Amino acid sequence: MVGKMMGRLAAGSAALTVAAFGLLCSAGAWAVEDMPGGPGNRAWNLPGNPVTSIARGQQWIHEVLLWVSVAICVVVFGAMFYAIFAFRKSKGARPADFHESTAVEVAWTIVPFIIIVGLAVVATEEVIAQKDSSNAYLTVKATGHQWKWGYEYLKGEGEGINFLSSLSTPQAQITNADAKNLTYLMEVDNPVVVPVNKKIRMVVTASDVIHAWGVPQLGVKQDAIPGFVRDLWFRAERVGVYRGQCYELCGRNHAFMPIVVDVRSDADYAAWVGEQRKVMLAKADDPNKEWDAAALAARGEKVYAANCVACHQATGQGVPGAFPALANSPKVLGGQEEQIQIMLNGVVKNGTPTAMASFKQLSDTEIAAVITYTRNNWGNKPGDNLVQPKDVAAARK
Ligand code: HEC
Ligand SMILES: [Cu+2]
Repeated sequence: MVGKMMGRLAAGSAALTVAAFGLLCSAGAWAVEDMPGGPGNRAWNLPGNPVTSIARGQQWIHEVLLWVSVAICVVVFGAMFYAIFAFRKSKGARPADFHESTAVEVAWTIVPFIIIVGLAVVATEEVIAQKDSSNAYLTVKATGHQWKWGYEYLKGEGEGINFLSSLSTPQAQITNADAKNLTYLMEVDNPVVVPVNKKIRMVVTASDVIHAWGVPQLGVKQDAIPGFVRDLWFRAERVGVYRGQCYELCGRNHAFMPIVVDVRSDADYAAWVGEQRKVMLAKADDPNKEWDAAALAARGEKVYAANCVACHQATGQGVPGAFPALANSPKVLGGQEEQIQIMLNGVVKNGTPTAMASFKQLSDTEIAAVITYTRNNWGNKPGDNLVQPKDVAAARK
């Protein structure tokens, strides 16, 4: 009776194992069709085609660990099932009744110890390499927002570029009105663009709740935590588009804030930087905008604080003998054309430039704003106290 039960148990668990494995396989087979990145992705494994040394290292460790575990399972379960089958009670097996075996105890201590230390050594090497984000060619900040990513190029070629990156999958695919494409929910309007074969450092943070920035093929993943800055790095060895998503449950649209990294050749990257610069300039300030006096003066206060206070002082009194006061200055109270000329060309006396240098690198809007500010502050109040960006643009020609 008991023997029969044991036999059923063994057969049952074997059947269950086979069934579970079959299920896993079929899930994998289904996943291969839909996985982003297209062909080359293996069904039952991490996404294929790692493109950084770190990602390759991770896959290698993953594979070694998997096969070590498989070997252990085969040995342990093999011995167990063999014992259950070969020494079953119905065949009249009698249990041995020995106690304590030094050899066995030493073996089952030493062997796992060696296996674990061996795995720890390779894993530690990999973790240390992952953490070394020094000497990056380019530093990009990624900020998680509910539910999109913001990118800012902080340091390196492209410095100053910044944009938001949002899901671009059409609503019709989400509601099943249209068929879903291969990059369903893994596509964005503005991908992060980086050059190939260059060390890229990402600093990762968040503005509201915890998100996580990661791309499997680059071998990176990092929690994005409000109030903290963490970093990671990668050096993509192949031009291509690599996809990831937010890896920390962050609210209703967690599944709708993917990450796309577009790795380009040096020339293509430089071209993109040029394009991006133009886009930034274009959206910075509309040079044809008509401002009201209050808004322009408020903007001008910032321009003044950043460019003029060192000499003319916050009080507008300047420094006697070195820098003239702008308060009650006849130049500031005079016609605005002359003041625009001072800003564009600086003040040159007898052919020698004075400390008042040209500020023509400022935009038309900034120049109009700072002039308006000086003409409406410290008691100054000339008749035509409002200068528009188009007045500056006209004077530049
Ligand atoms: C490095 C010091 C320095 C900075 C910075 C500077 N200025 Fe001047 N500025 C001068 C000096 C010196 C003069 C006098 C030139 C001369 O006539 O010899 C002057 C003259 C002027 C005048 C003419 C005033 C007068 O009564 O002669 C105006 C207007 C003016 N600056 C505006 C600005 C504004 C606006 C900024 C910021 C965008 C600025 N300056 C930044 C040094 C500076
Ligand atoms: Cu998120």
